Amino acid sequence: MTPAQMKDAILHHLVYTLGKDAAHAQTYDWRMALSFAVRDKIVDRWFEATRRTYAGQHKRVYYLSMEFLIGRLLKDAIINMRLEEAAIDALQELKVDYQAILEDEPDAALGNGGLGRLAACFMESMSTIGCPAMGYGIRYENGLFRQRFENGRQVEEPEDWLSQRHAWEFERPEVSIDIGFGGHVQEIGKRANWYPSEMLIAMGHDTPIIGWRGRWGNTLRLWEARPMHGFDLQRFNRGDYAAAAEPEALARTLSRVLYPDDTTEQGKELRLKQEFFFTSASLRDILRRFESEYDDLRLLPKKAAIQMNDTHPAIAGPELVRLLVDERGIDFEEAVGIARNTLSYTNHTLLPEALERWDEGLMGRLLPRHLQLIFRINELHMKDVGTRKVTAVDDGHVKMGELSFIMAHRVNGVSALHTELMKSTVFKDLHELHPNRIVNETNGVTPRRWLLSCNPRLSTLITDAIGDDWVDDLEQLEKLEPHIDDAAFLESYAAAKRQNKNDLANWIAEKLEVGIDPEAIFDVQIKRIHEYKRQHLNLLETIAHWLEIRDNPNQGWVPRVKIFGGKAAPGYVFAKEIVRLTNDVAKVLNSDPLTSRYLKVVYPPNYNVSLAEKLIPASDLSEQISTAGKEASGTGNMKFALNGALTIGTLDGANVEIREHVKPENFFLFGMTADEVMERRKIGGHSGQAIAADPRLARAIEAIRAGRFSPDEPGRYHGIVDNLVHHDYFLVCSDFTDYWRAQREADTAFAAPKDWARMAAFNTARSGWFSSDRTIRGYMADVWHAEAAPTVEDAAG
Ligand code: CRA
Repeated sequence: MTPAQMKDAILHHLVYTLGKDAAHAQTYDWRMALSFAVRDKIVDRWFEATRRTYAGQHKRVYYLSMEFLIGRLLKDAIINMRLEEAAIDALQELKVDYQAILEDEPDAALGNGGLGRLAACFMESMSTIGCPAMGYGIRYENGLFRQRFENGRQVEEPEDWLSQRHAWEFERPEVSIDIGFGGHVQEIGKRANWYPSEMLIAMGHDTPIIGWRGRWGNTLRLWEARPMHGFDLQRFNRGDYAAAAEPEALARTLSRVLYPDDTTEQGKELRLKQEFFFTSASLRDILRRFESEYDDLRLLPKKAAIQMNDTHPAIAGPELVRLLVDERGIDFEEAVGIARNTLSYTNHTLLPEALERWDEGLMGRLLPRHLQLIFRINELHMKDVGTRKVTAVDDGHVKMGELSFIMAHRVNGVSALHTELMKSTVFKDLHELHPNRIVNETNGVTPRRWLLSCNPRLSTLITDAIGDDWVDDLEQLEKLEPHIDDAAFLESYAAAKRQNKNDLANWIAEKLEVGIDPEAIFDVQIKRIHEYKRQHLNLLETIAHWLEIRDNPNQGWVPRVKIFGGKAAPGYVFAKEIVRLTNDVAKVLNSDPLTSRYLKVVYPPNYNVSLAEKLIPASDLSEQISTAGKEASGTGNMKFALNGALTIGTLDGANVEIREHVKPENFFLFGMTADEVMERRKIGGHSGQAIAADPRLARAIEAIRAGRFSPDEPGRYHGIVDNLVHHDYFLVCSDFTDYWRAQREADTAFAAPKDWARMAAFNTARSGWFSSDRTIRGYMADVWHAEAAPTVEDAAG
């Protein structure tokens, strides 16, 4: 596409789709016009991919996920379609600011954190590889809440990404599926009829996901809940307007909000309803498509692979069995076999509080037929394995992890360590009964968004050195290794980082009115706020460092900017105190004339995908400091390493594999191992001992306790202090001393800029394995048994 053609396309959509005259068009109008122009190009590719999937009778992958944290889509689409030059030139002629247009797009924040973002990276990778696939989820009207700070406290506001028209989706009223809840069951022989007492409709909205070079496109289908019957005209005519709108309001609640927590089980009826709503709609859509092509349901596992992303869609097991037995007359045991061979399950966490369990009473009320089938599935499994030792129903609860395991032919963890821990802890018994079922698929990230698009300076430098094959074969980055010994290359590498840091410093100055020194180490911790992720360990080290600088302000300290980003779940009190403490610490440190040249703390509100795209390319140090054994994988850790930030981290999740790849000498390791953590916990008074042994730690805790960061309310953080001193389940105190040591090593290393640049460049060169393309190929081979389809030729751009 030439710039002139692009310009015509934009103007055409401006006038005929948006009904705007160029003279009066606002940023929004231009953004929509550009989006539609790009979308037109995508649609041709997308249709072609769909045609090929049908024609070649390829196996399809269905990715069922409660979350898809896709963020902004315009730039992704432009880059993957290779339309960037055309777009920039066309807009320049139209005198419209390209960057401003990109920034105008709201983030589609349909996820909490890693799990949702992983699903988004997977969608992009499946399209790049040409794996015929479809993502299924919920079209939340309000995504993850928007975070604001008020006197340092987190305030949540509704996110309204849909308040403007969403350029990327196609409404599919013809794909409307009725979903039932409640009611009663009537058994007739081996089958049953379920008569739900409540019905609503799931309506599909399709977003095309285009792969790199536009060679393949898959669909993300998100379900919106709608009422079965519109509004009640009789009530309306009687003047009872609220009652007339009631059915609609009730139905809409189902796809209204995303639960803002990914680490605690939500024992809420609405949550279970959401889970069933999107799972059932997706399965019925899958079966409908399958039956339009094949007439033997025993072929289902050959033609469809259904992935359950965590246990949120775990009801897929019983629902698929129900659809096969009750609606298609297949024998129960055969149905279980078909379902199991089609389904697989990814576990994303071992945190006991996050493993979903549903009360039998609630399940029986909402999904009476499913509860019957769960009992039968459980009995059948116990009969098959010849033991009653493991069970999916226990103590009046349905355990969704066990149910998923039993109903899946493959179960996977998301990093090597996590997978081993699954085998030895939560799924120990099931693993012994089914030793081949658990496999590992270490997470990955898409290099298109997380390097090519977010870090153009580094991308250009890499392409100049080794060509652009790295974009879809990230392990090509190893070819950078010989260049690392070249002084000119290293200088350019450091210069690119430095310019990214300048940009970030300018942005922070403008948005937060805090001046930061681009020469300082940019030390970044961005992720959900959680005790196990230990933002408070980082804060304690910050405070201890500050106190030490104050003791001796003239001793050439290595300047540092500590950047935090992340949201606390609204009901998670401890996490919210951490948020407030971070802001209070920032306030005191940033205004301390003795130390602020050396140490600043910045906490931009509302951390999201777009902010990550700004922060990661400008980072020097990546904080991955969770208690070993708690972070299943992490994916932020991979994005940082790829963009040349050195990790300071524990042997947790994928940190272990990152360290192996980038080599131990280019990684700041500290802390206890997962085994040592379990041993340490057995020692009574472990935190007291650690505090007594480290005067720096004692002093930092005392500063918080004495109210140095909350002089107007000295007791504000006594909860945090009490937790650290007397409980400290996550072993912050026990790991502090070693963390401090690693931080000072980082200072020393940073003071030698050439060596630092070498280490950083080595991280980039060795991060190729962490591409989600590699992860997806792993799933295709080990879990889905699916092959890539022949892709379309490159989009010419
Ligand atoms: N919270 C894990 O904690 C992992 C992602 C994606 C998480 C992360 O370590 O990188 O999943 N777990 O695999 C989760 O959501 C329900 O469990 C996460 O994002």
